Amino acid sequence: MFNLKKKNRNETGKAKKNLGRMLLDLFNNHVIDDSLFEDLEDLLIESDLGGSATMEIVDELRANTKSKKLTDNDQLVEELKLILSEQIESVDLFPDKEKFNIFLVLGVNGVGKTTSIAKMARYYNDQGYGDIVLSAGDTFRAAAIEQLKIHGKRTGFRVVHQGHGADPAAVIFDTISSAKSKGDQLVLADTAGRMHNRTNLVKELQKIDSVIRKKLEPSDVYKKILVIDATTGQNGLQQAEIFHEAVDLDAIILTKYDSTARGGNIISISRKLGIPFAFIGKGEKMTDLERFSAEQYLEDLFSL
Ligand SMILES: Nc1nc2c(ncn2[C@@H]2O[C@H](COP(=O)(O)OP(=O)(O)OP(=O)(O)O)[C@@H](O)[C@H]2O)c(=O)[nH]1
Ligand SMILES: [Mg+2]
Repeated sequence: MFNLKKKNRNETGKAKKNLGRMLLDLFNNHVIDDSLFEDLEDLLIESDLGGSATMEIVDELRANTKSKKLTDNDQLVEELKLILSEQIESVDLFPDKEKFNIFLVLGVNGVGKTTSIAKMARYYNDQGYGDIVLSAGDTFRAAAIEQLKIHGKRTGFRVVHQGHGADPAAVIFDTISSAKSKGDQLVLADTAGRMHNRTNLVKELQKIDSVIRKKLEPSDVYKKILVIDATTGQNGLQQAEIFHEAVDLDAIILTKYDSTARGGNIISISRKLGIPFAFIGKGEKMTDLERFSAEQYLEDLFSL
């Protein structure tokens, strides 16, 4: 089974849970000297930031402490936040009103893909995008189509679907045809997060991707968006690597930020893969989706 999510939950949850707290403790209990920077290095490496990112961050903090003549630990924390925020990529992900848009939503099972699609439909509608269609591309799980139909009803958007077990690429192909013929602006396409194994999942996604690309005109907008569950820590990075390699991602939605004590995996995903974060999910309600802001994320991280 392809289920990276559960595998490392505990080991990564620990580092993740405490990163902000540990950083604050470190700064609170240290005078500003070489050993502070050495301990900071150890802490960031332990938090899976990776050696080169850590060196870069700590070197910059060391240099800025000197050049800006920072003498207070609170100033150092603010400076560190600033340096970290530069490491995190974000993007404003909006459909192009002049064009036909399709956003394909990907991710392992249970991360919040279907919920995020419904939230996005509502969000875009609130922002003045009216003609939105949902595509039930998760045909693997029997209840998935029903779940999207319920969301469609709730949000007031049309859902294009076929039966359980249908070819997902064909469902999305039909959705594009139907959306274009009706003059719709945006297709939000759901996908299955679980297959019999990882190779099958990757193959399936590549097939969907290739069918979509063949179907689109060069002027159409096509974005591939990965959903990551914030409670899964470093596993999110592994998931991003696998999906990015399979289909070349454009953006990430981080979900369940409300049910975790926050973590540092965003920084390593941004650093290693350079995929920008677009949205952050902060609850199960349809309104619990916000545009991702690195500054807000770091404020939350340090305010445990
Ligand atoms: N607390 C919280 N729960 C969320 C959030 N986003 C999604 N969920 C919940 O996570 C669970 C799984 O969400 P789904 O949208 O069904 O996830 P999925 O990725 O489509 O799952 P599969 O279709 O099984 O692969 C549901 O109970 C959602 O309500 C969030 O931002 N915060
Ligand atoms: Mg789903």
